Amino acid sequence: MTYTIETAQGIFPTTQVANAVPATTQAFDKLSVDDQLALLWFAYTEMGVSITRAATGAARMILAEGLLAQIKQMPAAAQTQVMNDLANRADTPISRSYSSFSVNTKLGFWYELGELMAQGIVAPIPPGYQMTPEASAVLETIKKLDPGQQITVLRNTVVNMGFDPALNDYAKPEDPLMTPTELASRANVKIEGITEPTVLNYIQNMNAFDFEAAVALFVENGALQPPFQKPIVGHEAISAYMREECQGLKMMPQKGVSERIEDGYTQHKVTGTVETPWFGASVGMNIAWRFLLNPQGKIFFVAVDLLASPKELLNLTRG
Ligand code: 45D
Repeated sequence: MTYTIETAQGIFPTTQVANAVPATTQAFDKLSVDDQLALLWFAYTEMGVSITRAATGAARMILAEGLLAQIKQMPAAAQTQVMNDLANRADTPISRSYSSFSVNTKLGFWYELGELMAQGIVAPIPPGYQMTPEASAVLETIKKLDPGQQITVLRNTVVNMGFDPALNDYAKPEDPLMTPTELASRANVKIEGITEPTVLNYIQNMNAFDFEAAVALFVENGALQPPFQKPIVGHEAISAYMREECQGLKMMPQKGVSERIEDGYTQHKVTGTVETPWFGASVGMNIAWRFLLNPQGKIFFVAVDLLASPKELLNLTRG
């Protein structure tokens, strides 16, 4: 058989993913804009995990600083209007600028705005604001999710704001690149149950932020499928994606299973945790990598799944 991206998506079919994340994101999307902003405020301030300030990175914040300075000077009602426009995806100059930011700049922008709201420099959520029962129900759902799922929901809401969230074509100003860790200082990767060098090298390169080397492990038209997203196909697109989304991630694979399948292809499932620079060691996301390698040991496809529960870390059945 020849593999297609579609057939590859079906490897290790018993993997249980965190469907609560897209479901909650959809429920959030249906709320009024006032409810959305209030809910995010309560979720963010009551969640009990805090953002690492260093993660906002001065260099990538230059674009956001301009908008923040502009917002600081506005009267309170206009500040509230800006936030409403962002959540409403209204066509305004500020919403358009926001759309052109990288994911990390969007997160940094809201982080700063949250601080300014807490300090009373930017209009807060009106004290005593009563959310509708629908919004309260979504907030309760979020509070019950595990921390990795909570921060994924928060991130989705921020990514979906602005005039044109679909402007995600990576033809935007790029985040400054981190310098890859020197070869000599890269720790050897060990994963219980895995000896396949491509899988071990993938993790090692990603943890060293050596995206060029990581992408070189894929076949030219290979694909990477992030959680709840469509596959990203081809070296160029995968590189651009990694530069935007993978800087500062810490991948900690724990166990895996490998199997030879048809025509010399092999499939490998690895489970473990990933930390984002925003939350560091305080939030470990439970994830699985599902790799399909061609007979030459190149990555034809890899899916990254956010797992339904920590119990799924032990699910290494081949299905
Ligand atoms: O509206 O191997 C206020 C891939 C109120 C690549 C607010 C990967 C009003 C390949 C509170 C101010 C990337 C797929 C808002 C692996 C308001 C690969 C502010 C996986 C919005 C392993 C809200 C990587 C704020 C993974 C400040 C799984 C919200 C990475 C901030 C996951 C939210 C990373 C933040 C995640 C969320 C990061 C900072 C989920 C960050 C989440």
